[in-house]
Amino acid sequence: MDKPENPAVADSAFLKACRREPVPHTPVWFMRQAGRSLPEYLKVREGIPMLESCMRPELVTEITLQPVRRHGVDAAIYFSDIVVPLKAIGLDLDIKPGVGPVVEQPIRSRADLERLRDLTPEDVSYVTEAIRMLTAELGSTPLIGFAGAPFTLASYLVEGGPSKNHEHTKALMYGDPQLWADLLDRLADITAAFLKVQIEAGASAVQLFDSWVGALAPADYRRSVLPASRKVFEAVAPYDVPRIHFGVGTGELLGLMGEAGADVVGVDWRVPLDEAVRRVGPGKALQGNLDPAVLFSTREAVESKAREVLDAASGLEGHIFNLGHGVLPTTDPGALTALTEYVHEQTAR
Ligand code: 1CP
Repeated sequence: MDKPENPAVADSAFLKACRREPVPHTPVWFMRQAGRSLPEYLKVREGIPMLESCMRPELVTEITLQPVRRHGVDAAIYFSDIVVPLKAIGLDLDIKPGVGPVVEQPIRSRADLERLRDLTPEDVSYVTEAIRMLTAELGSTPLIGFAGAPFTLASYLVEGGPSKNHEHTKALMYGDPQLWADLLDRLADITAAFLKVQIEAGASAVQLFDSWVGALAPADYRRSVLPASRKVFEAVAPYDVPRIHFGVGTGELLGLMGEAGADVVGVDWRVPLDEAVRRVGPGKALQGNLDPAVLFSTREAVESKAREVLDAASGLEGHIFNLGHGVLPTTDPGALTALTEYVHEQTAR
């Protein structure tokens, strides 16, 4: 599918690495790079609830640009949240400060499923508007769109909020496999529609966050999750933008997450990248994987741990430097800027 593309964006180190082409330096971006670690973010967000801030295009544009300006990272990630498309189809949910997404009436029965209607571009017109504004401002820096994967979205909907053990989610998955499959299939359609809106508006890559799927064993992933995640990736395949897939604690699932249809597999800090590439197999780039907690240590320690990541990535065809999960809220932003510079300088070719 053709869309107007800025040639400087197509030639960026980030998109080259996604395509496993030679790069001028290893590209860097950080999951959750916008947000609570930045004082300029806290300032513009003051008094505006999280979900409301996601619906204001000027604010979204400013917040998305903040980490690009400050750290000189190689990609921007659209400022939003994984539950935004669910709010947009009318579910009664909120993002509670210090808690996360909370759903008033959890989805646990066949009747509850009826509340999940399809997402249309009109439901999220503020996303289209914000991405058009953003791509105009970003110049040669690519913009990553994102969505939550069906399993991780289902976990919030079924539990009613953040969960450590996902007990209601697993109870449904094992106890009523048909309802579970139908729920994930619906979420796959909503997610695919949401990613398409972002790509049509100008996102150059997309990341599907399956943050909590590491709670599953491989056989359960293959049976109960992979078909829905594959449906999402297949739906956006015709756009030919790189598709990144990431989850936490997914060392045992890396091969299957690649099989679901990703071009780039995100890896957390528990598996070194030279081992991750064996698990993922050929033909895919890797993204990761510095432990975000390392940033609380000394500069020497950060550089030595970053060096380990780069060494483990030295044999890869495509590597995008990132953390193994999101930036922790109390991270010193200066440590992120210094880390970006370090990776650029160490990998300059
Ligand atoms: O990098 C950026 O630009 C930040 C944008 C962003 C992203 C990529 C936000 C803003 N949320 C997300 C994705 C997201 N949201 C994920 C996937 C990434 C990950 O694993 O970290 C998940 C699981 C959520 C759900 C969520 N939303 C949580 C986690 C709750 C839990 O289960 O532990 C929380 C705390 C939120 C709220 C939220 N989303 C984003 C921000 C800045 C906040 C904090 C709330 C606020 O500032 O009021």
